Amino acid sequence: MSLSRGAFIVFEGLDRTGKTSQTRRLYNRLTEKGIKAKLIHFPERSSAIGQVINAYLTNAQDLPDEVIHLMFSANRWEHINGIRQEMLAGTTFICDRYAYSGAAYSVAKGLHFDWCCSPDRGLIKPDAVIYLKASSDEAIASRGNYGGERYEKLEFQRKVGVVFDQFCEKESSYWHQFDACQSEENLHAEIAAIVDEVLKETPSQSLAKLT
Ligand code: FDM
Repeated sequence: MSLSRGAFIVFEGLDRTGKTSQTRRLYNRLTEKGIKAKLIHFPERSSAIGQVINAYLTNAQDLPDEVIHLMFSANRWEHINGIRQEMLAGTTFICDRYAYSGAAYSVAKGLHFDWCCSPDRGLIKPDAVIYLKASSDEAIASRGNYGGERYEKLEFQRKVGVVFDQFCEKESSYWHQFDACQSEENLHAEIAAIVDEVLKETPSQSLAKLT
């Protein structure tokens, strides 16, 4: 008898919209229910590629926009086979940022949308994208530690947000938008309700690829 596969749940949104707290809450909820789950976060900064990305984000190193874009994608590719294997063996992955961040941040810098999407084609397609959208970006910018890394500037974040909104509209069959400015508790409850529905469907669906 074949094991039913785990799901791939991606969280996307601008910096400081609460993705990290919400991914943790969801992880705790699933594991408490006895669902085998793992949390991952891109960029995954511990690999050799991840360390270059970290140096870039903390302004210790400069790289051409195209080069850092390809490194973010390579960072996903270096982990994807391991993720696929574990998913097929039944683990659900909760992923903090994915290929949509890859495209959104680079398009906001002026790179071409199709060019940006192309290196990620063939990666696992998420079963659901949980999009945390701030109704007030000033409220988000006032959250602690904002501005520490390269991209944490309000003007730039607004451009990134436009690209996320476009994805959300175009990929509406599996993107779910939530108001990031509500209480952590409410937000978690809303996300949990959607994820419960998604988890009912995924075991019977085969894994798809990003196109
Ligand atoms: N980021 C993240 C990108 O520009 N491209 C990508 O492919 C990914 C995954 O890296 F500003 C940006 C988004 C963010 C920064 O992300 C670091 P975290 O979530 O703060 O670590």
